[in-house]
Amino acid sequence: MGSVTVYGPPISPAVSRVLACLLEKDVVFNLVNIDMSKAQHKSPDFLKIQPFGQVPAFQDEHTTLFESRAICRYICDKYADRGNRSLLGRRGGGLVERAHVEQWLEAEGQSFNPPSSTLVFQLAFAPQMGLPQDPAAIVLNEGKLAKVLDVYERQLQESRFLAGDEFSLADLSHLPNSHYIRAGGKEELFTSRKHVARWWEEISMRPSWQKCQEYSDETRTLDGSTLCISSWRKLKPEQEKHASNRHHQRVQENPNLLNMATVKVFGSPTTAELQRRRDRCPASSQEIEFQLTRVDNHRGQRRLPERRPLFTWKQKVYRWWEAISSRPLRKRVVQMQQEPPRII
Ligand SMILES: N[C@@H](CCC(=O)N[C@@H](CS)C(=O)NCC(=O)O)C(=O)O
Repeated sequence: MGSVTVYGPPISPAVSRVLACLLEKDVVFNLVNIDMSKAQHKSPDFLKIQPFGQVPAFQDEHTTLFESRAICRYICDKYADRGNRSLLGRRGGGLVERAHVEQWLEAEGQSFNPPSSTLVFQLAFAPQMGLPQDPAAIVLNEGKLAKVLDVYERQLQESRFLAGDEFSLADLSHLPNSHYIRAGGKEELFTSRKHVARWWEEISMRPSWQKCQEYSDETRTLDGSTLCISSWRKLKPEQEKHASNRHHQRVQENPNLLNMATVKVFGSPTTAELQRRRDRCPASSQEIEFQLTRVDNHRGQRRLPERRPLFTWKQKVYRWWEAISSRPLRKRVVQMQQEPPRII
């Protein structure tokens, strides 16, 4: 048993990003499943290692980390001499090579991830959880992702991988969401772009990613139970119906599950929006009433008192903001923003 532990179900895109990185680096690890249907990711113990209540969390001896991309960077630096040594740029590649990897890793997090993670939820997880899809969200985010992939197409015309001619952490980081989007029936986003298609074929065939799929298959479910079939693949209609029925049955047994699912889907909708969604929802009205109640409870718990300022109502946040905003450099920047531009 290694000293490295990853907490979370491998079916989660963020968890599988970390697993793929560990496998590339040949680092031995333990995988501890977190049962999200029982809201284990919101339990006091888990919040000690992941204060946002999300998976994955990561431990390496006495170091505890969260945020999948930060964890991957740590793994690459800490285990620089193991497995694939060029995930952050080749040794001797220097500052610029690493900066290129960081640049495309940021592009993944900032440009690719927002539309793609919405698509992952809509295309892959919502049907598995028996929740209605939001066609408008799918169309909108497909369009956004297409624009991002147009940029990738131009880059991949110039180089074999995103940050140059070596496979890097930047490429690896795209694997989980791309996998689910393709499995959800939107392969064309990739296949219609010659260089993106070639790139996907190459990166998805890596043994580390293939092994990751096996982990997901072995775990079978998102939460260690029957909610989601792991390593999501397009289901046959009768399987879909079964998954949906199981979800509704489980929801009645475990209200936490519903709370979790509705928060993801509904966010903080207006009453009119809830009404609209209820009308579209195929489940029995009794169940949906229950769902609405849970959402409202959830909103009630989280709502801040009216007009409470974001930065000044928490003492420690306020102290932190005062400390960083009073730095001389910040004052200078604010001053520059107010001055008319200088022609040099
Ligand atoms: N930026 C985070 C995102 C983590 C994340 O969104 N995790 C999802 C599963 S893939 C989760 O825990 N969702 C439950 C929740 O947000 O309550 C990372 O990369 O680690």
